[in-house]
Amino acid sequence: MSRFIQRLQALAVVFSVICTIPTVWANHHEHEAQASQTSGMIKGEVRRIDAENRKITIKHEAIPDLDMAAMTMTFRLADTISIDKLKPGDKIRFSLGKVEGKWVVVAIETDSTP
Ligand SMILES: [Cu+2]
Repeated sequence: MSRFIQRLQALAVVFSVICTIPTVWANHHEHEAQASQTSGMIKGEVRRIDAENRKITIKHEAIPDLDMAAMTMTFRLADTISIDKLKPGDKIRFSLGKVEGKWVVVAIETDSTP
């Protein structure tokens, strides 16, 4: 009888694993599909502005949404973003959105907190 119960338990484990795998897989893909915009504002500092080509180089903190460590990199600016008042050295907060498969700056504001 106990052997029968052991087999039942083993079956239950096998079934729970089989049932869990597709769920995890589905959630993972759903997450990737939905990640078209970063959550919250990312802190950074303006390093360089290329107004002609609408690009900005930012020294940014880690971006968990993108699995990205802190680094300095160049982003393209969304058409809606105005950078007239920005200059190198400015502390900023920004967010990124996916436009045509690439991450671009979709929001930017100067950070008044030191
Ligand atoms: Cu980066």
